[in-house]
Amino acid sequence: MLNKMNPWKKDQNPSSFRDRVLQIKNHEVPSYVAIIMDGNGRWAKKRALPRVAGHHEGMKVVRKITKLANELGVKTLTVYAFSTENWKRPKMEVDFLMKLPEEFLGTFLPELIEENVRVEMIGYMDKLPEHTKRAVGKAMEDTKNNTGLVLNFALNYGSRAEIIDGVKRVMDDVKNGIITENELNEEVFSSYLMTKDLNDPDLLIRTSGEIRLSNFMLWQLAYTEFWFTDVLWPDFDEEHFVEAIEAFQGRQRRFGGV
Ligand code: V07
Repeated sequence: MLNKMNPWKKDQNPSSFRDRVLQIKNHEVPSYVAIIMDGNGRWAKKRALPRVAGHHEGMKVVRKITKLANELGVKTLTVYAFSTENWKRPKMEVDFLMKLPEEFLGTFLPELIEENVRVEMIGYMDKLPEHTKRAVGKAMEDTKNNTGLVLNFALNYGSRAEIIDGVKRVMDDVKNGIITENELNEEVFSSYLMTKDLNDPDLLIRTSGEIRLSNFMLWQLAYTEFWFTDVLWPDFDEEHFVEAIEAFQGRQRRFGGV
């Protein structure tokens, strides 16, 4: 326990973390990891700081984990940054959150480009403030030819709304003779979702001790391995991520078979 609180731990004992990274790379690395980054407000409250201080700290963790995921050979990382329900929060908090994409990209986009990361997003982009759309749109444009990790931000995303919109578009296409009812199957329906260009996540991580999905990728997570931790997102570090991947590698996936 004492060790966990010692910020010099990694430098005193550089081999153990690096060894675990090498071990991981010798086994099957989840190609797609999704994260529900919860606990930012609680992290701030514990320190008598405003909630937004937790969000800001959490933003830096996204950068840190992206770098490690890319290094481990993860191909896609989706992070739940803002849900369709989050608009109910106080206006000042929402305004702050909507500036985080710009701050994140203003600070980290050059490094992401350097690391060959491609920035993508899922969610209802049209409802975002103009300044947020501009920043995210530019990052997507600037990284569209990158071939490394896909860093996918779920921003103003909600899974039930996504599914209903998908159903409506299927009905439209049936009405217009583009597909027939018999042609609709799971694979075809997946192509009507915002995640049509992505596979399904292999591993879902949720921080801060809440054991629920909160309207995140309900369809896509059908066969995903779940890993929950009590660690608050701003405290989540490289060792926690390695721990989650190690847990994944210790599991036997069956996809409903035997
Ligand atoms: C947000 C920080 C992480 C913890 C969870 C909530 C707060 C990064 C972004 C972001 C989004 C799009 C993009 C680049 C960066 C972000 C929001 C909140 C709304 F293209 N972190 N982060 N967006 N938090």
